[in-house]
Amino acid sequence: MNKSNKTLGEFIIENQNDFKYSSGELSRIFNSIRLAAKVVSYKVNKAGLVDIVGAVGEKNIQGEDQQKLDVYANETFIQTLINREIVCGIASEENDDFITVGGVDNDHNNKYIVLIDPLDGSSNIDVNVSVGTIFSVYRRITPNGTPVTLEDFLQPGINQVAAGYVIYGTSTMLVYTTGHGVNGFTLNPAIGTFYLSHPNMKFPIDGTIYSVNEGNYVHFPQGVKNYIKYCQLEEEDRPYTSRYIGSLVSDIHRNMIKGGIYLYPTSFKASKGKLRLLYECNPMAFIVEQAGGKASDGFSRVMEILPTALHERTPFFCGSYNMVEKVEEFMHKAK
Ligand code: AHM
Ligand code: MG
Repeated sequence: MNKSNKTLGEFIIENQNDFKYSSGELSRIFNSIRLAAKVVSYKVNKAGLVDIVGAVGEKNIQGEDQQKLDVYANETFIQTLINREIVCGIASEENDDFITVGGVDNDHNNKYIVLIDPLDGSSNIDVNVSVGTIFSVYRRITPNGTPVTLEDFLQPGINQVAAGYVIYGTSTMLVYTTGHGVNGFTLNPAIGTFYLSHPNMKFPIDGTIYSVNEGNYVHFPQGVKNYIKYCQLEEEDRPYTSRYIGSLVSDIHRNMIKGGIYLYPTSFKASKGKLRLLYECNPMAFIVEQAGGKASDGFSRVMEILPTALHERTPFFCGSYNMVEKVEEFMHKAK
């Protein structure tokens, strides 16, 4: 079959054996995420038409205004997973605590937990800029038959069995990995089907794009300041191009296709950076590494960090392998 005709559903079935512990559960999780992504995509595309844009008046755990679509996306992904009784626990960037899912007969026998950032970059919604969903799947580590505990969620990124993102952009795409490379699927909204459009995605080893909120420059660590100056020098293939959407999924998706680096360092204002290790950095790191790129906290591999809290943050440098190596070099020198 022509690969451009292959649907996500067909691809999931064909590649079931890639899953280490193949029992169909992981495929069913993907099917749920695929369904929820379509529902959210429909809603995001209508955001300018209906009265859904704007803060709902609540603040999330990080103290930020929640947009209505955040709430909608959060409920949609969580309910879709809960209704199918295929996971034993869910943690969301939008919720203070994790959710325990009892499963069939409340027997707590499901194996997987899902961590999700249901609508990342939501401050971009009311200006019609792309947003995304980020998800991550782990096997529980506490014994089956008992309710999940915090320990199940505080696993290092290297334990991920799957991760992915959905980008609600000029088209809606779902990109994911199960540790066997990265594949991207584009939604045909007319018939509600995702098609394999980007098979075996590869992060270019080098790139010429750097993505960082340069407005925070004065607050950055010296190593990052030096790296930014290096990007701007007129030498070899530099100065690089600066591109920053302020929507993690979009910035990394673009850089994965064109080659580039995304940086969210610490600053005087945010001593651990802004991005959340469990909901944003680990899943993106898994995808980026699977595509041949690199993800670091400036000094070491993000996926090896041992989490200590659900909403923990970390500085994040991720993208083309050689570019991330370079920024680490600058960080070490300025230490
Ligand atoms: P959010 O989870 O509250 O949406 O914040 C995460 C977003 C990322 O998508 C983006 O890369 C970053 O925050 C932008 O932050 P800033 O506006 O500080 O540059
Ligand atoms: Mg987020």
